[in-house]
Amino acid sequence: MADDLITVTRPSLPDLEKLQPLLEEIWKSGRLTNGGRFHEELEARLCEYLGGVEHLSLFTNGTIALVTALQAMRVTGGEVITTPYTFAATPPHALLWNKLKPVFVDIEPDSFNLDASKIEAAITPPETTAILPPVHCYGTPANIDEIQRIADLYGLHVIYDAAHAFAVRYRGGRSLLEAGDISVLSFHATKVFNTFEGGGALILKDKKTKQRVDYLKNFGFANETTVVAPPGINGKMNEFQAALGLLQLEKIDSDIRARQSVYRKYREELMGIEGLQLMEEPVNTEWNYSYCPVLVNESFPLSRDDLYSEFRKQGGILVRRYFYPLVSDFPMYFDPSAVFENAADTAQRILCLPIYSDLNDEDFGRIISCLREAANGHHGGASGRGQ
Ligand code: T4K
Repeated sequence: MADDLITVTRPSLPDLEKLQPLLEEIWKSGRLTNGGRFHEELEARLCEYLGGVEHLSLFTNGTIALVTALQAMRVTGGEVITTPYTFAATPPHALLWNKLKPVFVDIEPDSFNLDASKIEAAITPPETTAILPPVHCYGTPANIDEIQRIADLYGLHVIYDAAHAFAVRYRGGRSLLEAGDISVLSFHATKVFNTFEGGGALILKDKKTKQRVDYLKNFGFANETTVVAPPGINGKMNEFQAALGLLQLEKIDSDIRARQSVYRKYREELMGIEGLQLMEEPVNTEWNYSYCPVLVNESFPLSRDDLYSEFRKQGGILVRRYFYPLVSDFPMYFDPSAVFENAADTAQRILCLPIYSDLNDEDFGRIISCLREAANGHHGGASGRGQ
């Protein structure tokens, strides 16, 4: 990758010297995986750090964790309510791997989360078995009270895709990960808290479910000779990832503070630019500033796609359109009769600007200059709206 490119995110990594002694320990012990000392320590430390979390099981990545969460809850057939506005790995692919049918429901225009007021109309008992995963999109809490009320009324499981919501607290410091039956975390390189590729975790309600999940992620082995059903998978996190995770945990708070400062600088700059709408920080929430989503409105001289191209062409700035296209538009899920107005509108207007803990002033300045040039009509290739 060219040095002068600015990407939508950059992983935060610990000092290499700090990793060296942990690697030496792994080499010396010969314990590389299957619940070694770093794995056990990271599970314990994450429970402490996340607050209010008692049972956590580490995974090799968020996607396998999600597939396993469905199996752990025995969601094994029928239809599952989910959002069209997310990364493809989440609802639909995990559902398909479990032979479940996704039923998409539109999102709220401001939070970009599943619109709880539209869930009941999509429930068709007895086919509907779960609501999954109401993504806490960009780390903003979903409408968890209403979702839980509906789930209780219809006897449905709720599994939260909390891939964007590491360390998010709400309502006076409570962990968002308490919501639902299970929450799923991703520690991918592009996430606020990363353990390389990949890493992830399930947050579970009780010891019994944790035990079942620990079996399932180890091929279903309960002991040397017994395998529990469903058959399970290899979803284990290895010792290298776990050791790295311990070091990442030491600096996660300062990483989030640095992201917060970048986000607030964007807010100041964008206030002066007509037609760009930065996502509001959610109220009563300690947010993680994992993404910097901006809506490109009609009053901006360029369309979202022209602005996206302009960033690439003029500035070498690789902004991203998370989440475009909608998952419900992928060929395997497409239903021409289904319309998701808010999700479709958001997918056409969303642009995620670069945000990461060591985004420096110079690069930030380049991003803002590119935006200002576009706003003032000084753009290279694009012709502007309606021309
Ligand atoms: N649920 C949700 C809601 C998710 O967003 C995701 C993943 C999942 C579940 C699944 O969790 P995992 O199974 O991944 O644990 C990225 C990530 O690959 C994906 O994990 C993530 N969501 C999604 C939103 O974004 P891409 O296709 O955008 O990745 P890529 O490689 O284009 O990376 C984006 C930019 O990040 C690059 O331009 C440069 C930078 N980058 C990336 C990598 C991989 C780095 O600087 N270093 C790196 O190592 O999907």
